[in-house]
Amino acid sequence: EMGFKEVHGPEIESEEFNFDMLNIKKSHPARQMHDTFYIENKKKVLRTHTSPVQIRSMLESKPPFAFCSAGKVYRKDDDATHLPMFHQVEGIYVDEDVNFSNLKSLINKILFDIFGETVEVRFRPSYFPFTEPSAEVDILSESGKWLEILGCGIVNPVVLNNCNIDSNKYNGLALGMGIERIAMLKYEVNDIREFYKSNLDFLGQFK
Ligand code: 2NL
Repeated sequence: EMGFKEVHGPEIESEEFNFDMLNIKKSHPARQMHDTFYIENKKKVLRTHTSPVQIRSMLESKPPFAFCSAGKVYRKDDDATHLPMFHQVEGIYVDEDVNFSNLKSLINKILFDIFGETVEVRFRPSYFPFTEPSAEVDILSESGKWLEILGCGIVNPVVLNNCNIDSNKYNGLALGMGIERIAMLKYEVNDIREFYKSNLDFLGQFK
């Protein structure tokens, strides 16, 4: 609806596209064996986010562009709020004069569409290697608690330069969210594993 082009990419990735191009340093904890699934004698990884899909798309395009990617991602996690495989959706928009107000209005629109226009939204400063500045976004739940719903920021100029985009001329905004997490908040599900148990009593509640 807002002109983001849907893009796709492989689930088996190189460390270069999954980490290096995104300014995630060799020493970053996300790279460790207990957080990332390494395969093929450590030469490849199961992508830990859909960002490498955005990187591949940026390398093939000249700005202005807006991409959206959605798909399976993999991390060595397994408890009531984390799964070793979950789904992420990400958006990135690169143009001249893109700024944080554009990012805020885009995210407000997305969250109003999902949760209704009365939802309370809060931006909190955060850190990601691939965005600067970065923020996490919370929504106010019925019970009065702020719940984290997505991460976002202004694309780090280092990442634009890695993709052969002139960071003196262009800026970008980006956001990423876990789809199961959104569904948990929207439908008040407190164990993410319910989505994959094939329990018809649970699944039957969804239209
Ligand atoms: C989260 C946060 C985020 C991005 C994803 C991104 C992609 C490129 C460049 C810069 Cl190629 N940023 N994506 C940015 C901020 C946050 O995801 O918590 N996801 C589940």
